[in-house]
Amino acid sequence: MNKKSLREITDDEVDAFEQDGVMKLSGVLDDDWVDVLRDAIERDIASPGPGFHGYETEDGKGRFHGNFDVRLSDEGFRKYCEESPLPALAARLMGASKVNLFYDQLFVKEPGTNAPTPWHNDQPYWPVRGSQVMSFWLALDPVTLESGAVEFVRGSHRWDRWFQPESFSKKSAFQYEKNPDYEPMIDVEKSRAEHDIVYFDMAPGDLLAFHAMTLHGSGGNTRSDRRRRGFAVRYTGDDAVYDPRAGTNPGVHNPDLTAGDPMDSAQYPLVWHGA
Ligand SMILES: O=C(O)CCC(=O)C(=O)O
Repeated sequence: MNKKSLREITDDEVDAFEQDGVMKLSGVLDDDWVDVLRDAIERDIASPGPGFHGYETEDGKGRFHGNFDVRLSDEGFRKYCEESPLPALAARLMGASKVNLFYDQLFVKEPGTNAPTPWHNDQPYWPVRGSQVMSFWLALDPVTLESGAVEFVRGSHRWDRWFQPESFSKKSAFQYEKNPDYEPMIDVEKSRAEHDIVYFDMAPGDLLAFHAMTLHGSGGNTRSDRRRRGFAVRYTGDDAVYDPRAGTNPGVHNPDLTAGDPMDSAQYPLVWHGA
């Protein structure tokens, strides 16, 4: 498995990431990573770790397996988060001289799973302040709109609009605390024509790189013959500090840090720094 990207990221790609807040990156990981993660996903589904939060589907059919921090219970996931090309790629795209691993998250929509991921931006959910905050979402299957490709509102990371977090599942008992500085989520589905919405057909091993303020969501997996396995890893850069404000997800809080602290900690380890 490669530790160094199979190719250099060009300045044009860095500029596109900065402008659009999302991009597809192909040709940076070797195929072994896909095999390692597919195996790890099967282990997690068979015996989910403590972060497991299967989401309800709208019609009760199919299965949407979600899990947090799976790297803590499986060496395959851990290696990918810490020792793959991802930390250095995050540094390159964010222009960071150091990178902390924030957390990881698994999203598996089995064939025929009518469970959309509602539109949202991530950073309002996260106890992190700063502009160098991003995710990589890895496709472990061919992904198209029909199988639940993640869609993005291009450029929305530059709106500086903080939308109130809501639970992904309508049936969830958990309610996010209201933050008076946040605004209610806009109805992107009803106003699609007003937005520059993009998605990417993906092959296994392709990555989406997206900023934590970029609006995104996905449909269900309407394919009957294909899974949609996605694995997301979140990273922060130099300007990120801990900020457990109201409305953030307690599941990713860090009891060792206080507001304003740099991210460096056992829970958010430093995974890359400049030479
Ligand atoms: O995989 C999905 O449907 C959603 C992914 C997502 O929201 C994320 O990675 O932040």
